[in-house]
Amino acid sequence: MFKNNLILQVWIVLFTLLLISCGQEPKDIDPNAVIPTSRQVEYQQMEFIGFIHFTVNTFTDKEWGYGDESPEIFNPTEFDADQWARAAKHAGMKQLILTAKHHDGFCLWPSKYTEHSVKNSSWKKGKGDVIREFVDACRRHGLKVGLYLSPWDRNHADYGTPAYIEHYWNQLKELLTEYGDISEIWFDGANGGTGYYGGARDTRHIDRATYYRWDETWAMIKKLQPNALIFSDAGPDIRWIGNENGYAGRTNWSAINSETIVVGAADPSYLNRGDPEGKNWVVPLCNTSIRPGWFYHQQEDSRVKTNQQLLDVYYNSVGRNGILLLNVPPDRRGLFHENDIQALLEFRSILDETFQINLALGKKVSASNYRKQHDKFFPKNAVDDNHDSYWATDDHIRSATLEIDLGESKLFDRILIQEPIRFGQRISDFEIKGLVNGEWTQLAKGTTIGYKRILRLPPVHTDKIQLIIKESNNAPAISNFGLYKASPKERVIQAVSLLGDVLYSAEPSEQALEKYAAAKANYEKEPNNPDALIWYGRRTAYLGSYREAIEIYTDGIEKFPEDARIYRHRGHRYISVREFDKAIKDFEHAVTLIAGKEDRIEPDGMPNPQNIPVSSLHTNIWYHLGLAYYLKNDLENALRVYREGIKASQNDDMLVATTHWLYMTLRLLGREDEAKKALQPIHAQMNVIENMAYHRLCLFYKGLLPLEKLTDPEFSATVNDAVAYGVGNWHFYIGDKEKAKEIFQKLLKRKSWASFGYIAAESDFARKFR
Ligand code: FUL
Repeated sequence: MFKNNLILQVWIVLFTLLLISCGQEPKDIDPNAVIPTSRQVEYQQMEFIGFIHFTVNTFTDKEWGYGDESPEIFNPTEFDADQWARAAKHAGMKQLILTAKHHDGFCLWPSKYTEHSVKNSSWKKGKGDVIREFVDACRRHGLKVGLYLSPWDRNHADYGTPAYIEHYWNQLKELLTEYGDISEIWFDGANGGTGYYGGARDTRHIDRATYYRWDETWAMIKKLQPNALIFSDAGPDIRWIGNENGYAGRTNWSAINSETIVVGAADPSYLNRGDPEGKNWVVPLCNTSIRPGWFYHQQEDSRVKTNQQLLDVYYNSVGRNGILLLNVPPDRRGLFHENDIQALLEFRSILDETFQINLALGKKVSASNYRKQHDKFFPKNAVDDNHDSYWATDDHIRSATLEIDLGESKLFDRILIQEPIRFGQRISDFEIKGLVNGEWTQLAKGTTIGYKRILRLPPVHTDKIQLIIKESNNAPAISNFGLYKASPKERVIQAVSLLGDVLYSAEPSEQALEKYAAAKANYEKEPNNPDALIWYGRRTAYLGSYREAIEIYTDGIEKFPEDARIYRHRGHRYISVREFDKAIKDFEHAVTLIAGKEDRIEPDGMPNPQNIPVSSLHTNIWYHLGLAYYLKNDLENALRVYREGIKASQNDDMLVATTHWLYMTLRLLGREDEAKKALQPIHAQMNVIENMAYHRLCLFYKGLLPLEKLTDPEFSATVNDAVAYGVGNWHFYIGDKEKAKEIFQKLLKRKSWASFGYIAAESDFARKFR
């Protein structure tokens, strides 16, 4: 029987090989109804491009010029467009877009149609042309050229009337006919309002839907520069991602229905995720600036995005099917500032290091199906690092699995997946599994892929990995699948502090990693058990991965929308990452969910030595909600909530903890009598097993313990922070502000930035002492 089978199999293989060798190469997979143009594909492949904001604002220190600036003030002292192009090239950018004219109306080229331009500036005695030097420099360095021409012109007398449109077209024509190939024209959405308007100094509003006659404008561009792509918030070729942080949606379809959208008035959240039913392919572009402003301001020299922040933007743009358009504004010399160049080059070198070795390259691959069993569609095409070749399934297939055998155990923490988008965007749900300790374990999951999706995950060891495509709108196809180990120079940003510092989590301990792995495996076994989800979230947070924990809880809320505990835990992590409003929303919602319900004890993530959990769901909700209000300095609400917390407290541990915050709130509100009254239930002989530090603080407030007795070498970092904050704050409300400042400053030098004492000191410091 077995032998016959073998013979039969050999025959089938031989027969197939014969067919393949005689047959012609099969045609490609059928494209979707909505596909990109070849120019759009090329555009997307650039991945990273640069933006240059430069005009009179650079010299007036403004972001939006009024339009009455004297052209004379434009006078860069060491102007060098070549320096921009060189830096861009070294940073890996493939194109630069320059603000030929921003809202102030000042033209960087000597336009025939206005006096408000470089021709009347002091720069090069009015003989210079920034656009000319810019396009020449770009071409010298192999960079494509894009131009930004603000539709809104706060200088022009005719703005708001039909005559201005003729003027605008004339300027556009100059740019499109006198400077060689232009790859992209950028139309800003900010339109209308106050301005100089030739001396009228009034307010002009336009009808976004009709005023600019966009259809005619687009047609003119395509006629003069058939290869140019047009950007506006709503396309037609390239669309805005809906925010200025450069973050694409986790789900990001390249298509939208652009025809129904008014340029300059698109819904940002729609643009952020695209539309699976979209009829127009409009490439998502993620723009952001390397500094807080779009134009150069000297006081921002110390606020240039760090290499880590740039990496984060990259993962959230290019890693989510977008193009990254990063603005680097030249300074008054007309040069990119040294700090900006340094951050750019560091970013590039770290990125190159991370993506240098694809651990999946050329490895053994198999798939649940491949199209017509032909080598043109072999699974191995997914691991050849070649975007042209691809693995695809038979036409009728909508879900499929690709399995890669790495041959030996490898460590990685980045997964890169690409679809051959020239056939459309197909996949809408996928999962990655790895064989960990003999079990297939979920490592990551996602929705859309598109041109490129990069997933960051905690480092994992495995020798076998699966890409499971669960849903696709056509036969799925993958052009690239890569596994990488991030450069040790990469760290995940968890938050930006209220003082503007970037906060990263420390390396987790082995023990924390083990517990995390166990919690995760358990959740995978029991995906419908909310307790398993909560523990998975909690263990993730104990690694310092607060962002990831928030995502886990967000998934959990979708599954278990009535479970107050998940809101409570997510709220806690929103506090950790300084998103207090979101925390308040979660806790307030949790309050409505527990109304009229019985309280329950909450298990401890980091148990006390007696291993007796002291907090309950209700008290924790009140406690953390009060804290979120307190951190926002909304003391009235904090007070209301802490009073509820006291009512709900069922043991001395919760009582001392809540009393401490209640007392501070009342003192900050200047209600000393009530503060004193709040301390009435506090005495030395209480049954406190965990919150000893809060107990001591309360005794101190009551005058029953001296200041020196508050600290204890046994206290953990978190507890020490709480004590330091309590003491600093006490100095503050008794009137010794200098001492308070000193204590807060010292506390803020510690590394424990997620402790509540630390966050409270940070919030006070930002408000009171900065
Ligand atoms: C916005 C403009 O108002 C800003 O000044 C900047 O040019 C940015 C890229 O687009 O809408």
